[in-house]
Amino acid sequence: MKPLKHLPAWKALEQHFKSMRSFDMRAAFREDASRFDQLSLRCGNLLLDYSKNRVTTETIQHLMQLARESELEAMRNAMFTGERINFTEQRAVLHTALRAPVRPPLVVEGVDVEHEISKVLKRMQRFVESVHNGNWRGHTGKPIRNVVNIGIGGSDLGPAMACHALDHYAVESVRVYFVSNLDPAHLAGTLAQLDPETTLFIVASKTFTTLETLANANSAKAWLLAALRAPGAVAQHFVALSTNAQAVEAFGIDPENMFIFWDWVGGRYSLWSAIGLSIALQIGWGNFQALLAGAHAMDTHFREAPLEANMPVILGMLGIWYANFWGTDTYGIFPYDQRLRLLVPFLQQLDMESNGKNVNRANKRVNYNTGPIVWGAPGTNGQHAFFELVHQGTRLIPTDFLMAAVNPTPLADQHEWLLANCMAQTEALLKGKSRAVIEAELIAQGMSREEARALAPHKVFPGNRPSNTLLYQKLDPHTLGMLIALYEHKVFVQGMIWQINSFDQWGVELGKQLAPPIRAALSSVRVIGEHDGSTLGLIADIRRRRGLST
Ligand code: G6Q
Repeated sequence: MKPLKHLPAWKALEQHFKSMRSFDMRAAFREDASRFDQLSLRCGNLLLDYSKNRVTTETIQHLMQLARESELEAMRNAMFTGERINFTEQRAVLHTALRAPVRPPLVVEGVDVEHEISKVLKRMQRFVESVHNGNWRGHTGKPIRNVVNIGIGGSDLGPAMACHALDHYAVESVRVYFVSNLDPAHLAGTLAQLDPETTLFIVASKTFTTLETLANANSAKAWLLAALRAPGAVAQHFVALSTNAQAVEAFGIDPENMFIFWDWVGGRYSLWSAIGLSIALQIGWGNFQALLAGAHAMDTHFREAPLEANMPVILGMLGIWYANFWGTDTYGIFPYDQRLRLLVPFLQQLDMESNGKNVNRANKRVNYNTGPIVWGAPGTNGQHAFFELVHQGTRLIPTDFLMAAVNPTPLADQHEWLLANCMAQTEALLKGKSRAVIEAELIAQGMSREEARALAPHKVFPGNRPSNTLLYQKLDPHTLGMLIALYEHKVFVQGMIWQINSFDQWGVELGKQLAPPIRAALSSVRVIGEHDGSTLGLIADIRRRRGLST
């Protein structure tokens, strides 16, 4: 593998960047009436407008050449065909197989993938339908009305995001809640609203060893048993989603009530697996199928469309252009769609846990920036908060704006304003507002020339700031599936260019190892273990507050 910076396309991009430093998008739009047509593309009902970027068609050609020289196409095929591209854990990466309606025969690590997936999907369907039609009952014979998904990270963020996004597809009979935080307030606040007789807990944990999830599951079990006073009640009120049958059984959940998935499904890519059970319970089996089908449509596009017309490739390579040539550190995501309010936390995990790496496939430290800091919030709220920095701050921030052409609520007028605001922001970022125009406006409003000259610089919008716009018809399960898969593949593209492993997450381990001795030090007779001065100071302060020796 040739180091990234030695690739001819990288060098060509460095040269090209020099000529692009003073590129002005406003002039480019003026000079080329076809810019939008050339720099936008469609996939199903999704439109990606990437014309408001500091790129020309030549930039795109260079970026695609970089993708080719990075062997992106071969890596993509390796993922889809089950090669062990997660090379630090020796695992295949096959979340795409979970959403394929027809799966080619594939045996991975001795498992007949097609057969196993179909088997679990059928069990999930039967279970979801039996909860919805009232056949599955709680211990006292009442039907299930509330479902609590207990999980964290990948076993929480994806399902929670999808359930919020598709709230308008929710079945009437069941309400789904999510509990993730170790902070007891999260579980206690949720349980306070629920009736144990009609509540089902889903314990979602790939490893079934995660501290937060097991703590919450144990507390939920205690709450249920205290109310129903029958140890056997666990069978009707707890199901598990996991790869670890032994630990599930040890916890007291009947393996009959366990839905499995496999090592080759990464946590942050797991909403398509049994981890999606809460989604199916919320929106019904047919809609869950539509979500999978949407993701599969994007998979097909990603596999088959030429690089130049490939949405995840274009989005990914634009991110490379900004992060590695323009030196941007962050990346803002602004869904003008309140239902997508959990998309940003979901994408933060997807992107930052996947590409927040500094060692490449040759086991060497990389000498370029990898994954960006992902942040954002739904519009229009963000406009009244942090958009100031996006418009007038000193940093260049690439952004994605998302909006639905149609909104399912009857409040059409409000939706019209929402769309107008979304486009007004990207237009303002592009066009900016010059000092001369502002001065003239102030003088016309009655200000003296001197006053106008003093105030105008503060009101200048530099403009020429980039944005992508993703426009979709409406937020339905199929479209949401497409959107999530689009970002998954975008993150994949970038990971391959940066030559890193997007599918492990060793970075989350160290804190887990350090927590037990710190916990012990908080209440033991004397402080044990080696800690730094700051941690010792904090432990001592907590101990003092508890009247313990320090
Ligand atoms: C995701 C990560 C991480 C994981 C959680 C929960 O890719 O691996 O967020 O999902 O730590 O893990 P369990 O599902 O094993 O409880």
